[in-house]
Amino acid sequence: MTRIAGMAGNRGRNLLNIADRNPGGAELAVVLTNDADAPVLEAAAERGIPTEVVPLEDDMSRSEHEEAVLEALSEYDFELVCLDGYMRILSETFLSEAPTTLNVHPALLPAFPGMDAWGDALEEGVSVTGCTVHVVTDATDEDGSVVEEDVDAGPIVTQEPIPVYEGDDEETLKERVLYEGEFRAYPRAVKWFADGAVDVDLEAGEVTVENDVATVGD
Ligand code: 3YE
Repeated sequence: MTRIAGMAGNRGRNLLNIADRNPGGAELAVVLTNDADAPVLEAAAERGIPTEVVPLEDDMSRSEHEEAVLEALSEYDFELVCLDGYMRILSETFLSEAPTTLNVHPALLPAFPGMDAWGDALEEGVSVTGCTVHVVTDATDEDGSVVEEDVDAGPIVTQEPIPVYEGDDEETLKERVLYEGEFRAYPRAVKWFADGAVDVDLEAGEVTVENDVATVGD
């Protein structure tokens, strides 16, 4: 059985959806946030999922914070990390110690990386956007500064297209991308990992999914 460490920023709706659906039998071992007020904490606790809060203290470096996150997670067994609205760029400090770490981004990468994927899609006037589940790869340089073009740039596991309708605003688009896109794509990616159907080759920057599994829908 695949156990997941979920890292969320706010409501963690993707993590809760995964917890409720157990794709491929996968289970949430723990939900971690940096924010003691994040609503996901109560929702996870209601489901009997342990929670951890690792605040970002003022004087903490990126590495120090990541060490604290690793320390909090060290009490749990997990084979996969799933980010869901986790608003931190991760460095090698975390990524070299953690198992494969996934993130879901609300656009069809490489289109519209960054913080406002919905607004960017609306501004560009595209008729289709979507979401992408990708492997999180290092996006910092040696002195810990963020390398913007390396964020949201890891190898792609799966994507889901979502139409943009006339009259959409960021809110309506965000909800459609979440409920119709992310709610399908993220559990699907987790199921493929749980099934042992995914091979991640970070050196080659590639994710390979067994064909017969990859073609099965939700
Ligand atoms: N880390 C790496 N690669 C990725 N994290 C996420 C995706 C992803 C990743 O592809 N290595 C906004 C976060 C961006 C930001 O700039 N955060 C600042 C701090 C802001 C704060 O704490 O107030 C920072 O320095 O981390 C997940 C999505 C990250 C979104």
